[in-house]
Amino acid sequence: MKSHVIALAGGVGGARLSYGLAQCLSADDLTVIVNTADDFEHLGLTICPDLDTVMYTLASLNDPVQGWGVRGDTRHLMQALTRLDGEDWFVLGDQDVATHLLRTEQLKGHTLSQVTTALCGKLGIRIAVVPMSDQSVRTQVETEQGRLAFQDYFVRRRCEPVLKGVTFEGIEVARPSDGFLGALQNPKLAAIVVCPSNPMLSIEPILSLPGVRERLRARSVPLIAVSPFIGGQAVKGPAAKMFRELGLPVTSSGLVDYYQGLLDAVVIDRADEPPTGVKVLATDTLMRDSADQARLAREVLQFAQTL
Ligand code: FO1
Repeated sequence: MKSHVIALAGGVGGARLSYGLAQCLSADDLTVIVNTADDFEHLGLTICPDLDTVMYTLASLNDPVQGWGVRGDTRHLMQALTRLDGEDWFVLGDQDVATHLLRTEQLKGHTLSQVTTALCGKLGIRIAVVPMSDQSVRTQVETEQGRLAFQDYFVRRRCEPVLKGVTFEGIEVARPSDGFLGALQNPKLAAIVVCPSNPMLSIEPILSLPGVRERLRARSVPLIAVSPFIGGQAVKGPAAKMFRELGLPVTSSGLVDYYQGLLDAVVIDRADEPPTGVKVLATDTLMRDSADQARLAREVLQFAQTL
């Protein structure tokens, strides 16, 4: 029986639905492909925010309020950095730094996929968490204030500069990771779920890797997106602002159009107008807690079986 599910994920929304999917599926039956285009080098460390958010969430270590970072983490390192007039605009919690230190060290002799598998193993995560690529891809944001590196735009400038476009440096020469390609070729593959992550920042880099869109178009399993929008707003983050600044409607129809015919189906919130041209499941898409995450994941999986 076909039972394997691929989830395409970015940060908080992707991590939350992935946690729910992990509650519904056996560990062998879920691969989470994670955006790495938000990654950057900072204070000598390689930081992979979306991988970390997915890992911490799956390990139930995540900070539930801010979404990223480790629950209950302290900030002694940041206080010391501020005292020394170091760069303190990107908050690195004390426990979180251990992840960045180990990853940076291990990347000297291993791929990001290998390092991620090792970190997940230490955190007791049994499902496959796979970086979209082992090569460096870095999002650059074109704004009315010029071209900005992603975390400069997102964290330092709080997404305030008006957006003109997004590009992914290195994407042409990057390859989907072996784990990603292997999951797409898994004979047990039953469905591909696009998590409610930022379509432009988190999902677009995964789809833009050479050959990925072609492989997805040639798939024989349903591809379902869970909308990150509810009532004209993004549940978290700047997706709605970004869509508006590029003149795109912040609706489920806008989301379906954004994915350019790739989707078979979309899961939208009951508050929203259903789009045309794809199958639709309307439900409560807000994930307030782990019970919501498991409930939404179960509904998505049951919906996938009807497609
Ligand atoms: N997001 C913030 O808004 N401010 C921060 O200071 C910040 C620090 C941070 C540290 C580690 C990490 O893994 C993530 C962190 N994030 C922070 C989140 C992250 O930069 C973004 O949410 C993602 O890149 C977007 O998905």
